[in-house]
Amino acid sequence: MKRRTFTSLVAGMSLAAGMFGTTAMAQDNMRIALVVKALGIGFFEAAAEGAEEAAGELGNVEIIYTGPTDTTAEGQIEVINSLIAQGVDAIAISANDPDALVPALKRAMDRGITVISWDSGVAKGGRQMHLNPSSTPLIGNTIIKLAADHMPDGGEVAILSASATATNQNAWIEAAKEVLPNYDGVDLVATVYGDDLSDKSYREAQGLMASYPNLKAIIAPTTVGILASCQAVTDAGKIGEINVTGLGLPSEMAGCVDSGATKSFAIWNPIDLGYSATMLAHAIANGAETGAGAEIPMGRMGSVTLDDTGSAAMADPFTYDSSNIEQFKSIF
Ligand code: RAM
Repeated sequence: MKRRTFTSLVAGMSLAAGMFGTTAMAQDNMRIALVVKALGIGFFEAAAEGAEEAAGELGNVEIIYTGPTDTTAEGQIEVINSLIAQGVDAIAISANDPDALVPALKRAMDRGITVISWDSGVAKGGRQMHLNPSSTPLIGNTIIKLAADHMPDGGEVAILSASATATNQNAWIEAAKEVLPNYDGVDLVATVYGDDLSDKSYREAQGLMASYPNLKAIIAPTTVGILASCQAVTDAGKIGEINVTGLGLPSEMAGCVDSGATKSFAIWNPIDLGYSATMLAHAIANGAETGAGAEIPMGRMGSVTLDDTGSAAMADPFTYDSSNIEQFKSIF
């Protein structure tokens, strides 16, 4: 509304129209902010590529790729407040905390901004919908199975996660713990947090190796954590002894698969995820319903139907190993 008023105000004034024409046109774009857990993470940069692809298809959509410098809720609240001040049309956020962002996001919605979460969710009251990358129980089972498949005699495994408040990793870890009894002899000895920072994740992986000399696998359900763990295991000379697995990007993990530090890992397509989130934010900002059972289109990815928590899932994870890593490492 604000934008239209501005446009019509300048429309009748030829001088002003000449001076502000470009601004008025730019303001007619729909501005969608893709807010990530933190800047500098390859997974989110790939998602941004998908967001730009969606914007290109839709036309008149501007993507504002933004996030804090570290994976904290406080940092994201500052980002959200600044986006409210800028009057963006939509915020699509991967949350560092399910609850802490709710008041700021409610303020955004009160001002007419469309809010969705994707990747890592916000509690129901703080967003209009949430897009999971895949089914949470499926991801939970996948990360344990990836480790168990290479442990015929069972043994100790540890989880190296992202931040302790990350909605997505916490849900996957909970789902993994539920199916753990199905994997005979696989013993989860610790869960530690590297905050999606390479150096902290590396030190946490070193700590695990020091505390658990019989460790057989590190399971990192984070692209930052799995790469840092692979480096720590490699530097400790423990390739062949400890298998590093979890969720990673083929482009970042190719060396780890080549060296044998990682036998296999999984992920969904992050480009598709950013594309889908953008399509959904755009559809909702244009009036698409978001109640339980609502079906919302997302371009070349088809559509999703919301469940009674206002959530939906995109696609299944895919497993990468030495047989296919070459094919995918240049894509994401
Ligand atoms: C990291 C982030 C992201 C997660 C992936 C698997 O990039 O924690 O939220 O989905 O890993």
